[in-house]
Amino acid sequence: MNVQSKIAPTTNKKVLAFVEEAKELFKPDSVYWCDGSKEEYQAMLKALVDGGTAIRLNEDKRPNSILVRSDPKDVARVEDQTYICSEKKEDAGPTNNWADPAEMKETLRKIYDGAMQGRTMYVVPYSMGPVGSPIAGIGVMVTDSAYAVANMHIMTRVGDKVWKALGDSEDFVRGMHTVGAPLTSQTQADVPWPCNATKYISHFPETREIWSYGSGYGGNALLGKKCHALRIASVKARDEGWMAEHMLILKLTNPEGESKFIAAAFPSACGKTNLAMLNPTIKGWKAETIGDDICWMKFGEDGRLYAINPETGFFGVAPGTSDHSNYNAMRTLDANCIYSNVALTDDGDVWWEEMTKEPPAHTVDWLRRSWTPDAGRPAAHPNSRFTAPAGQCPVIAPEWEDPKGVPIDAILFGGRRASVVPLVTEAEDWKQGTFLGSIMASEKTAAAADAKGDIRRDPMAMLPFCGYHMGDYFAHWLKIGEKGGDKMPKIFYVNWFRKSPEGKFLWPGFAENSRVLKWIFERCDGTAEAIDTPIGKVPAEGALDTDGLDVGEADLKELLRVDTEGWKSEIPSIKEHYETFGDKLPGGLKEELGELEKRLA
Ligand code: TSX
Ligand code: MN
Repeated sequence: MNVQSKIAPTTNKKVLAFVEEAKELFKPDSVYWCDGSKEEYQAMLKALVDGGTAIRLNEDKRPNSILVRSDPKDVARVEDQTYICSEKKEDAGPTNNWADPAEMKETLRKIYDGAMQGRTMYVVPYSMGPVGSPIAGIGVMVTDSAYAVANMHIMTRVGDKVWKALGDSEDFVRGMHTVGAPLTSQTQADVPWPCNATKYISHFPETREIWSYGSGYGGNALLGKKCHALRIASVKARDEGWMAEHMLILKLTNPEGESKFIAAAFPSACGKTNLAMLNPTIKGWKAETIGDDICWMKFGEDGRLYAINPETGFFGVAPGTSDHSNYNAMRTLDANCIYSNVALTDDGDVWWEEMTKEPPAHTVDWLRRSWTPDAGRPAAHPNSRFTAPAGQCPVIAPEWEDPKGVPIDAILFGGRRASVVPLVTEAEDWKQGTFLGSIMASEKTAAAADAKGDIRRDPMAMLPFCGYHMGDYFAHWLKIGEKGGDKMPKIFYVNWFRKSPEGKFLWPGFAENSRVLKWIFERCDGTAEAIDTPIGKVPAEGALDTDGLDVGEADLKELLRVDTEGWKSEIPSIKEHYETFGDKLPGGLKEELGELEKRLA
């Protein structure tokens, strides 16, 4: 990299001390303070291309876009090596790896020592959320990865404006990231994707620090996303009385021009990004995107919850994304994107499984090998990604960068369930909604899912992303609900994946989910009919708009049926799940479980 060290663009003493500490530890050849400019982004792309990490895609097909192939051993988040280093082990809880903060720092200081020799240390000031928004938060990240810097440019707001917003404040998250591959001699050639077999993704929630080592990929390296905006932010949110959630945000507008804002949490492989960008099939209704992954909510002066998308890009799973599953994502990907571990076509474009009805006759796969459709292996890695600027989404909502956020009307929880869970259920109140979120579950693998597939519970889709004890997290949800009272969003549980006994999906899903969103919208207004069931309210007969929908009466009935026996037989699994959290499980949730049991009996 041929960029010059620059003079520090901030006088913030904490920042200067942090960068100095990082410099002494990592011993980089040079330090570069990122300014967030377009020129800087282009310089990062050039460095990646010149260094053999990336190739430029065909300028006519994918303008200003690159393809990066990672080391095959560095392709996903490493949950085994992800740590919450709180002073007390109890504060990390039973579902996080815990390490003593002092011991973890000692371990990491040893491998951090000299880890950036021969490399540039980039200092990246970024804001999660509109710069200066009362809901936003600032981070300062040091990294030796130009790939990480380029991705941070797309995913967050990087630049000198962040130093201005930060001023002398100490309220910023400190992130240290190295790929752990120093170039120790002048003659040592770099590899296309430097990384280390040893990996640590360590969080110090009490001091708002992230120390990441050994990986250059995704959530391991783009510290603004899961590390900051979820793990650290969830702790900050608990301390300060707000919410940092793993949710998409969408705006739904009815034919009369009235809008509502919906946040939704799903575990992986449920099509969260697809829902965030859906094109409704029902006449006159419009859906627009605010965000596809993370949602920060704070109380406004009117007592309602206001949400921002802290990100500025989509870091989405490529395979499965197509004009059918997500037309708006495909258009977002037309230009100015970073592709990671997808296949390269012979005409210099990208391809991944299911992108087109017919696969290309030949590609170079993500492992740089020649690939044909009969290869018997995928051309793109299953966790291959696009990094795309959110502003390019054709249905991005005009409010998506509003610093005051958008008022949330409804929160959706969902999972992939072949049986038991109806298409949509409305919780009676916030407390029951929190209960439904706390037991949400998905079948273990999409491919192996059958009518009674093994399920994995992933409360609020936060299990891998909560920076503290999940029992305390549930308590925080209940506390926020008490604070917000009747101004809180309504909570719904949805399931697009219910199957017939023959294993056929009963619901067409995708754009047709707009019919469910319409019912939810009208429930918020109090205009749609619902009937009470032991698990909550479901649409009354005729309340779900099925105009022009090709689903039979019997299938519709089955989709909305509350399977009392199925729910009863699930109670032991819920109890077992709840035992995980020991005496940190709030009494309020035990009450909900008890009441559900009574209603089912
Ligand atoms: O993303 C999905 N959504 C949400 C869309 C807004 N997927 C893709 C899988 C998750 C990554 C879905 N798959 C959805 C869905 O609502 N539903 C299904 C299941 C399904 C798959 C294929 C069909 C129908 C349902 N095919 C036909 O009906 C022809
Ligand atoms: Mn996510």
